Amino acid sequence: MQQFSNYINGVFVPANNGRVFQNINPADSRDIIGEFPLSDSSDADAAVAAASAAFHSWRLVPAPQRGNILRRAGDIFERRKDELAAIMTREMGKPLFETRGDIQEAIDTCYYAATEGRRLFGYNAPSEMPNKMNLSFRNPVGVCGIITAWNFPVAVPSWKIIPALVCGNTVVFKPSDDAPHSGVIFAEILAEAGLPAGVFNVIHGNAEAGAAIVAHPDVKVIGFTGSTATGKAIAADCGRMNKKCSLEMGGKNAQIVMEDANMELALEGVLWGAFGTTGQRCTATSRLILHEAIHDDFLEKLIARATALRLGNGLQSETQVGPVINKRQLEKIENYAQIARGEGAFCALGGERATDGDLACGNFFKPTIFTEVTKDMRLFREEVFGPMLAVSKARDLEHAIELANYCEYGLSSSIFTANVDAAFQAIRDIEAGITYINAPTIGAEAHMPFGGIKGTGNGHREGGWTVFDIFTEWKTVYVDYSGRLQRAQIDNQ
Ligand code: UN1
Repeated sequence: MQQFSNYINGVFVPANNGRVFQNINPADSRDIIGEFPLSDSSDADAAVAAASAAFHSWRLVPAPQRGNILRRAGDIFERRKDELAAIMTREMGKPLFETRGDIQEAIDTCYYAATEGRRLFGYNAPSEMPNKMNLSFRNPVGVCGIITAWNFPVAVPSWKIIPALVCGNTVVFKPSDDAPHSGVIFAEILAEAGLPAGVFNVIHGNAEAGAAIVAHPDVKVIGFTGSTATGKAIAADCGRMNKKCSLEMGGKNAQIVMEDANMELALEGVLWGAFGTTGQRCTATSRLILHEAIHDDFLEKLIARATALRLGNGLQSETQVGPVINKRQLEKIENYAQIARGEGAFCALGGERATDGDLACGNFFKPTIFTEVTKDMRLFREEVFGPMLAVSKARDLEHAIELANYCEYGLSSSIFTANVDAAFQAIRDIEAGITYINAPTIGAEAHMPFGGIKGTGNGHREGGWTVFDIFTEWKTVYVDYSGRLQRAQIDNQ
């Protein structure tokens, strides 16, 4: 069996305690990908020590030079795209065309960061005193602890790691134990791109390793993507330590379809939003809110189209929907089907595991549509993270927006309409970090702010220019060249 290692101070090493865990292909439980270190706090200590030491010199490398290394990383991701896509599909299940897209998002992020190394703009403002200059600029924070989920094993870590590095920080990364191989490749690529030893470190493992990174006093900022329960626990720990943290947690994203929408487009949108990545995106469409005038007709077409989706191993080119990540998640989704039935929702499609032929060897769940879902039901409000769509009916635009907003989360949202007034009203009134007009709830681009409001996040945005607020601290500088003491707020009154 293939053995994988942690990556600390530029060297691949086993866990100090010698423990390992196995990673299994979700499409085929007979296929064991390999054994990975089950790290503990001593491994976290070693990785943080390496990152702390490397910070002293990395922060002084000019940002454009740091950007050049990240540009080369983008080039290597491009060169290894097909090979890496196959590795990712094998370990987390989504079809190859999706894992290629995942890597493309990392490539985009590398190239964006490379150019940002020549900007990282600060602000200047006039002083209220004569012969005095006021400046502000960004400084790196220090060692960043990056903890991510498995559903975007390269893209989502890249949203944090790459901007953190271009800003002059060093990183300790703990990939999900459901997608650790991608974390190893990340280390290989950054090393080949020329990143100095210790600037980027990877430790594998479960919550124990993650908690050790969060608790370490020399880790100055935590970037986390994952479950709401874990994110809140991390925030509480960081709060006690006065540590900066950026959280990207759950979603319960709604697509609204109005009576005047382009129905074919709206159908394609919801099929991709709800069942792409087997519904395992934090931006996935998990609620569909249909205007009552088109409800029945739209549903009939949607069920026909969803029935035709081809489930299978993501390595096979005809596969449209892959497995769910693990047995635990499969049971959770199954349990939600039971809850929904118990609450009185109608199972119009799926609602059970798929076990035909080879599918029996993997974690497959049929694309599922529940209709007659009302806002008091758990299926309407709680994140399932699987191929399960809850359909509700709205009387008009205001009712549709009210339903969309009736949930704890606020990540992504979408409305299909031909009415420009309705579109702008939705942009204004939907409570979410992202709103799509005539496009599904998934499909964020790397150079735009990404994140959610309400229960989804804690006020930060990854992506684009906003991510630099997570991974830098502002330094304000006053330069007084008057040659005399000028007392602000006193001598100029
Ligand atoms: C996630 O679901 O964790 O917008 C990230 C999208 C992707 C990123 C999703 N570009 O769906």
